[in-house]
Amino acid sequence: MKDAIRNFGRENGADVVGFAAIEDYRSPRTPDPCTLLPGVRSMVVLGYRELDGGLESENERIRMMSRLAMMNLMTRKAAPAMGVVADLSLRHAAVAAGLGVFGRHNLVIHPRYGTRIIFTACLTDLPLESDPPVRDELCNQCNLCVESCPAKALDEEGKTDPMKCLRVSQPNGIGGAIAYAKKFIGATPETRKEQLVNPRFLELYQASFIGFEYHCFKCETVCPACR
Ligand code: B12
Repeated sequence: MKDAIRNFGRENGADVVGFAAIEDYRSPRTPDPCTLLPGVRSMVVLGYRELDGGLESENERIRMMSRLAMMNLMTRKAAPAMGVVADLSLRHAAVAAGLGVFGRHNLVIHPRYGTRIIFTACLTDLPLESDPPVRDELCNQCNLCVESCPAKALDEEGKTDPMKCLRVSQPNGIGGAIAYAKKFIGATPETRKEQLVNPRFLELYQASFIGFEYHCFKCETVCPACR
């Protein structure tokens, strides 16, 4: 059964496929998976290697579109329920499914693809056993991720500061839109007119139909693990 699912995942664009019995998924801050799918017994976690050329491009639109293309490959996405905590933590799912270990940057490092991998997962009532966990310590604590983070979001070990990260990684997200709207509310009619033709407004307008736009990939790209 596992082989059939693994092959199906790979045929549909995943680079790696792992399995976790539901009792091995240990994510203290996210809900019990039974509240997501009654009778759930295991999860299939799919990993998609990111494109080096896209990630390393100097052009931020190329970096962003490269990620969006990867996300289109993924048939299911687990989205945050509210705020910055998801219904299902894909990092904890990937670790439970033997696809990697947490690094100093709080991202999951895969033994072959390093940090340049993103995940999705499928919950199922099939009684699948977990794949063997990765036992190697893949993070060498070089601290490059911490030092290179333009938002200083990784200074506290074991915790990403979401607000600091968001300002840099998703400047056109809801925070950016609210800040722009606040300026608009208090502005004079002349300034309002200027704000409507300002390139910043165009960026926010475009982002509103593209969806999640990622602008920073520093902690992924500087990580030397498994490269
Ligand atoms: C919301 C979200 C964010 C938010 C907030 C993140 C947060 N609070 O952790 C923001 C916008 C800041 C963010 C940023 C990024 N994200 Co994000 N994000 C998510 C999302 C949707 C939910 C995460 C979540 O619920 N976290 C909250 C709870 C569950 O986390 P937690 O239990 O508190 O665990 C935290 C710590 O305790 C620590 N931790 C927990 N256990 C352990 C164990 C050890 C040993 C260590 C060291 C640390 C550690 O790690 C977490 C970091 O705060 C997931 C997708 C998903 N559904 O899982 C993607 C996801 C985590 N993001 C991802 C990525 C790639 C990024 C970015 C690089 C942005 C980008 N360009 O894509 C940055 C990286 C920031 C970083 N270094 O942590 C990938 C990670 C892939 C990987 N290889 O690990 C995911 C899995 C998306 C995906 N589809 O693959 N993200």
